[in-house]
Amino acid sequence: MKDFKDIVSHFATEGTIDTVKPLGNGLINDTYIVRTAEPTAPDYVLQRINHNIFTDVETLQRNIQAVTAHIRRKLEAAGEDDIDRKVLRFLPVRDNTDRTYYFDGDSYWRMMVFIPRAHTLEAVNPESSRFAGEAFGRFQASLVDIPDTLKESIPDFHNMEFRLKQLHDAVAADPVGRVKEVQPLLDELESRAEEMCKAERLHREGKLPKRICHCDTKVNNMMFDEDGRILCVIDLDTVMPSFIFSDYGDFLRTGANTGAEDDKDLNRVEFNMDIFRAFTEGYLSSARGFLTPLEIENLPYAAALFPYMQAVRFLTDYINGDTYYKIQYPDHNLVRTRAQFKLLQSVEAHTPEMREFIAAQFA
Ligand code: GN1
Ligand code: MG
Repeated sequence: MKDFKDIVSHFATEGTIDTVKPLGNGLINDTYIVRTAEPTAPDYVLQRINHNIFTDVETLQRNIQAVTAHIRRKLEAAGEDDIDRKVLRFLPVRDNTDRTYYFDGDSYWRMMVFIPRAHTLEAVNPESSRFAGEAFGRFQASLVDIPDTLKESIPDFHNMEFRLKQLHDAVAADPVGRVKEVQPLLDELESRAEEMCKAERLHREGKLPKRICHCDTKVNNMMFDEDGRILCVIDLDTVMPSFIFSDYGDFLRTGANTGAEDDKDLNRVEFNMDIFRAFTEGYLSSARGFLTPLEIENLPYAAALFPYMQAVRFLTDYINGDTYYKIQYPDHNLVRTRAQFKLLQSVEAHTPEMREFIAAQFA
């Protein structure tokens, strides 16, 4: 067991630390809730940053600081109340720098204020999806004029060409002999590769911009208040320049899936059009002011791109012998791949309907 009290003592907390317990179910970092003894002191979230994945913690935390500071300034300018529940606040370390992470010689740690009276959801309904769409659209909109230049905390994170290259490299190396078993899946993915790399091509042609995006808009990365309204988006590790497709597509990948991300029963996995419609309306309500016609036209492509990309990433990890994602059982990454592929097929079947719906929003 880590000496949590020692780690926490390096951060500018208030109050006395009472308990430290695991929190949430992220696949990457380790997260804990730190409760303080005094009712007047806030509780905190402590995280061990996965340093194998986020190799440049300095850039990571600088991005997060820039984004949260910019959003905070906007909330203040708008005269909002309760701002500590509407944007994350990271604690500086007690060394008179403005650093928000601590290295204990082994791991990197950070702390933020725990948002009270708030909860996350693992599944959404149309109403919460509309709020989510509006919240992620607002998140992107409020960062359109951020003065800081953000670097990619994980280079090429949502670059489909790069993700396919990683898959090809894994197949060529076949380090644990799993390629033969997954050949039919590989063929399915390969047949869609060119279409799915469309965003990178449009970007090279100068037609598609990168904007500051969240890049991990899973349903469970939003905090809801007691009334089911969204307070803020969390899990800002992957905030970086990307195509707006990242946030639109990754929400639908998780929110509009009628099954689980790793469902073993593929009959449960379908693309839910009610969620799609509600989320899209919410998203367009706050994002239509800055989106280009090409971005809007390609929203159905984004809905397909993310189950596809996630299938490619899970399958790559399976072939590599499960070195990236935390797994709960031996073929977990293969089960995840099949579920994402099934979701992709359902998205494909609904594409004409999605196009019509989006066109109608602008008629
Ligand atoms: C990871 O940290 P978490 O569990 O929210 C991953 C995302 C994947 C997701 C799949 C840094 O997100 O990109 O979409 O798992 N984050 C990173 O569930 O790779
Ligand atoms: Mg998360």
